[in-house]
Amino acid sequence: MGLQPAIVVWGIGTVRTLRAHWVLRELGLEYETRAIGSRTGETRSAAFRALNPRAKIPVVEIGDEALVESAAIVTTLGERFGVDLVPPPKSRARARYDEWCLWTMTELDAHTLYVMRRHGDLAELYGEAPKALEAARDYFAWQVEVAADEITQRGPFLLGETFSGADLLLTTCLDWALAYRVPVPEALVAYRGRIATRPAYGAAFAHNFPDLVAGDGAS
Ligand SMILES: N[C@@H](CCC(=O)N[C@@H](CS)C(=O)NCC(=O)O)C(=O)O
Repeated sequence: MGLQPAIVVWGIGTVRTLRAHWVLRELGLEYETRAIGSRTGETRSAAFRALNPRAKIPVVEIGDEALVESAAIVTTLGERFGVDLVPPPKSRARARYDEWCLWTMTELDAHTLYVMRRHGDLAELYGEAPKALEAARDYFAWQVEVAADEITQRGPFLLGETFSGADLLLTTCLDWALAYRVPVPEALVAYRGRIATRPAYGAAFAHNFPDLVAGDGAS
């Protein structure tokens, strides 16, 4: 693409960074990667914190702008460069899109999967909390049933016929849950399997998780 602004993605190796690589590939945008990893100290450098004072990956530099927060990156890029990835502002479809994105990022990513990460893999840093781990697994299980019902009744995607950024976010959380051996309803395993055949997903996954075989999501 000749006219696109220079784009640089900072970060690889987590489901959050996968979202940035995946959306750019869905949009057919070319970009460079700065392959910094989480908890390597690389997010603490002055250069990186000038882009994201929160010291978190992913960051997408686009021209002289720095986009941060993986769900916001998906929506912003989809809106600017896509056709169907994000429904138009103020539409009913956009309200549903926002609902599914925020639900995925709060109820699945932050409240359950990241709790498992903090008190499971990263317990040395954040402390052992077996009750919190168990509660997070249970909470994920019943919350995710709502998405399974939606796909079963009105699928094949969260917004019906069209794949959107909300599906991208949900799929990354399903990858994460499956990597943690959290039970995922059959309808969502099939949904994730269909979406994982998208070329943009496969290419982004391989780029983001060079040490893993596609399908073995990690956080
Ligand atoms: N809500 C943020 C979370 C970003 C986040 O927590 N990133 C982690 C890696 S998954 C990170 O950069 N941690 C700091 C570090 O590793 O130094 C998003 O979705 O972008």
